[in-house]
Amino acid sequence: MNLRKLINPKLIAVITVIFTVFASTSVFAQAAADVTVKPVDMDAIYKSISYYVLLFVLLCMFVAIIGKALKIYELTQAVQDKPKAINWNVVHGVLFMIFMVVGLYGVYWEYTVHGNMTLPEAASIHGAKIDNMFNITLILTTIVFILTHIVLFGFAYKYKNDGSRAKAYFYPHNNAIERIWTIVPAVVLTVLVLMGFLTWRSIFFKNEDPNNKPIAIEVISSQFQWDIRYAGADKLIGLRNYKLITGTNTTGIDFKDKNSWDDQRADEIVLPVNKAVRFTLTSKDVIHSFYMPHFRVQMNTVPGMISNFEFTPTITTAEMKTKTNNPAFSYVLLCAKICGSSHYNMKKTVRVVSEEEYQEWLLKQQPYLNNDLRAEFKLPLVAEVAVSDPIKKDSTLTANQPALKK
Ligand SMILES: [Cu+2]
Repeated sequence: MNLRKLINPKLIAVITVIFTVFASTSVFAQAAADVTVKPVDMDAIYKSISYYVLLFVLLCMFVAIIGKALKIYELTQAVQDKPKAINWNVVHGVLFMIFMVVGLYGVYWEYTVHGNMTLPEAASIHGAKIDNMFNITLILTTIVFILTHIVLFGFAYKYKNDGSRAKAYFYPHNNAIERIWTIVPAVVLTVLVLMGFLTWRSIFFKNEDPNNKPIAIEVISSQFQWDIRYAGADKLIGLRNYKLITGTNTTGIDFKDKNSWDDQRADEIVLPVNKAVRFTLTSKDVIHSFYMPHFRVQMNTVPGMISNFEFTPTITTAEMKTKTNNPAFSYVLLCAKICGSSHYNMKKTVRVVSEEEYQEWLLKQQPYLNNDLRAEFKLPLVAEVAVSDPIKKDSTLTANQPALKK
């Protein structure tokens, strides 16, 4: 066999590519081993950054070497007066198609894999409406996304210059198409915006029924905790004033206001199912954000400003445990503002229970107004009772009777 025939430019190109792949892989493997084995005096973050930078540089070099090898191959073809072996327009057209198929599969994967990691069904009346809106928007944008991308990549493939046409077709204007792609999105967006506006209004503007007042709870944020105050029997939260904040009166409740006398302190948020609850939100120091994802509730708490959020929970914690098939499930209150170094600590359990369980829990909560505060506000003192004894504690409520006679 003629050796000259055997060692042709094609073979050289193939050998170069194989050698490059082998060399790059071994260099890469060595570099990776160096990063993991050698103790480097740098943070893990820097390590991972340099690792990926190195990986990127190697990848670029790999692509550049393949490019050069192909270029040499093409030049040798030209020198030998042979026809062009690679039509790059066809290669690009095919790459566009591959990119589209892989990309659309990626979208499918994202929807199914990460889609399953999203929040469970909304546990409030308004939450269902918000989810509905999100779903409609997601369905519409997904349809538009898929269609436009099929057209985009499909055109790049179909109309690639494969040598069959000498000149591209010039198509500057079409009024009918312009009308369609202006009017259809305008109508769809108007419907979506109106839907959002009406939903927002139904959440924030409610007609108060004086005979069926929502449960009133005040939540005050501070670095890094939530102070929770239930309104007590009168369903009215007493006034607050930041000037009254002291070591004993940490949130500055104004006990000259009789509405404050029966207000109760709570460590967790417990809500009865299917009963409207109105949160009064404010902050002591910086802006925090009152965020209860399972109820689709989020509102900033701003120092010097009072905001309200009223909603009705519809699923108890026990029911949600069954629905999510997760015995450890619990609703949470989080802070959704990066408010400082211990921001991550601002988590509280929220429990949604039956009406009876709620009343039972409420009886066990202590009133804010203790004897220290009574002394501070020059109110008559009452006999102190152990917290742990519910029967005696009930008598504390009786002792608080002057507070209820407003
Ligand atoms: Cu916070």
